[in-house]
Amino acid sequence: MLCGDLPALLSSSHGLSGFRIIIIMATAPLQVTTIEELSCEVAAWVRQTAALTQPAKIVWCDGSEDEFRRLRQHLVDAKELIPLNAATNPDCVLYRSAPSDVARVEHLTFVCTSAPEDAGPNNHWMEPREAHRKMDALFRGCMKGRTLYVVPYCMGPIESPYSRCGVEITDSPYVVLNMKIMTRMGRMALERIAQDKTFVKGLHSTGELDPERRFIMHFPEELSIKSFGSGYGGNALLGKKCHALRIASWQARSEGWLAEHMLIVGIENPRGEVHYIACAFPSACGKTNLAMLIPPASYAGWKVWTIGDDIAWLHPGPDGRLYAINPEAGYFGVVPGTNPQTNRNAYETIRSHTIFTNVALTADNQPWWEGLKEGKPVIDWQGRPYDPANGPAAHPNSRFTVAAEQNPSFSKLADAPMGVPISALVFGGRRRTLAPLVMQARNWAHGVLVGAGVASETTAAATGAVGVVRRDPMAMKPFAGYNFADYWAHWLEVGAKLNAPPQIFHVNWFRRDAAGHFLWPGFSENLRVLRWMIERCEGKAHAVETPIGFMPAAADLDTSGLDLAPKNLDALLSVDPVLWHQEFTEIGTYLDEYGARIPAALRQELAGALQRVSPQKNSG
Ligand code: SAT
Ligand code: MN
Repeated sequence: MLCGDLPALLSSSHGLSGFRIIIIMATAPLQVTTIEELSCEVAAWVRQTAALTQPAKIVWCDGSEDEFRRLRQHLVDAKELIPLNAATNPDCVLYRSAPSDVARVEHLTFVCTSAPEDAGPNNHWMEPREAHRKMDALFRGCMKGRTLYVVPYCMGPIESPYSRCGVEITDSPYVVLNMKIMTRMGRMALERIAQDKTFVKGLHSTGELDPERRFIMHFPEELSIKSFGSGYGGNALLGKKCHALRIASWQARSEGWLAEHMLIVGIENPRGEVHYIACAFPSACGKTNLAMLIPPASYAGWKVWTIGDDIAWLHPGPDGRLYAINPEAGYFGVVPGTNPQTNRNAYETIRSHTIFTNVALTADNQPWWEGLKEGKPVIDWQGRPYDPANGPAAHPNSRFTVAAEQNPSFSKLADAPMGVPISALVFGGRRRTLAPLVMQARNWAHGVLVGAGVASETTAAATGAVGVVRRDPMAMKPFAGYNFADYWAHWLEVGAKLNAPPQIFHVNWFRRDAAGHFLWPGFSENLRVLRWMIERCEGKAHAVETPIGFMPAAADLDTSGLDLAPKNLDALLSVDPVLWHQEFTEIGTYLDEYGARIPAALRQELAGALQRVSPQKNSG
């Protein structure tokens, strides 16, 4: 295919390298060979962006291993990456971000829709033209003396009909390296874009890393993203939260599917039967750990298969079940706490070929973080001699970036074009009190209320206070690209299309006693809870009906061999109607923020939930 605007492209007067001259023969078919020639739409956008940002050089990324190694070496030579101990951590590097740029910035993240109501009270909103003006002023000339990298990527298996492509233009080589690990990046993605004729445009510059000149803007109506002033994770790797959640959730709504902040994991029982479940927990609440869970010693014959650790795209399948793909190809996981006891798979996964961000170093250049049993930190995450008076050695939101294939529990079906069928959806958060270890929603609509009512303590994954309980519906508070009221309506509609919808559950691994100790051991032992859920899905496990949903009686949960005091198990499975009445009342007040757009069915579910825990009902 000949680009419509090829002559304009050829006569481009920016003096930029990267556009190769093509000899156009009048009759012979054009031989398109270079990556720049694959999509005229992308080429035109690159040209336009280069005119605005004025880079010294343009590099189109082909996604090859060779390109990755060259770029990584270039950053090592420039002292922007530190190679780690080659004997203990082969092919691993450390990156230190600016100390003021260590997490997502929700207060600087905007959804720019024509009508503010479409973004909803759950998002910061800016009028699109104003947002473009503001961002373009920041981008003008920002790449002078820098290289502009063109990063075509595909979210999802390259041949899946459910996958969606994008192109990130960035001046951060660190972002390029991360995108290579986290997505299917390079030439194959561009070939798919040329076929699809559509892609999400993501423009990113680290700018001066000035927190006062930092914005992450989303334009779902135009399928575009502009991010300036941060080089960190979800602010800068635009395929991840910006595209695969905020923009994708918008697209999913109009196309009849769901883009969710969920891990996807397969649980295989000793009979070889595998159930796939998708779980939505807020950032830094153990999604990666659950996705890579190692069965406890007493669970011989059980296996766990990881499909994804952060994002799920869920589609109703032709058989009336819900199918999930993981749009990502790698993990950008929280490092602190990772050790052979908590998550041996993650620990093994990140021993080689890993980019560490903001961890500490030992005397012999091994990465170190809090929770690691061996080694001692000598240099902290900011590159200073380690001094406990300065706080933790590794930043609490320090991260690893690693290819999913390195995970010992990586599922072959992670690349399945049609995804895996989902038996259960699980919501959860970090709650010291109130929420029991596990409960099952009465049906899909009740499950939507359970998801909408999720609340969790904030973590270091976003800037701001840590440990404050806030509403985080479906763990999507920072990531839904449109009005939550419409989002819940969409959830209800998707459920109505399924003949065999997944069962919906809520879990809380983080319940504490009055002294602040965790009541449940968590990690591997969570399989005991997943087992009950799966056996509920199979119609086998027993449950009691409580005012908030179905729950296991103490005897229904396998706690054999666990050092768990009966009173702790009782506390984990207790439901206090008075506290729940208060909780549902607060959920009602929260839903009121969304006004008349709240679907009537959700209001009805809430009314039912309130009534089931009402004092009259419980005294009667
Ligand atoms: O920074 S990221 O958004 O990529 C990680 C997270 O907060 O979940
Ligand atoms: Mn996440």
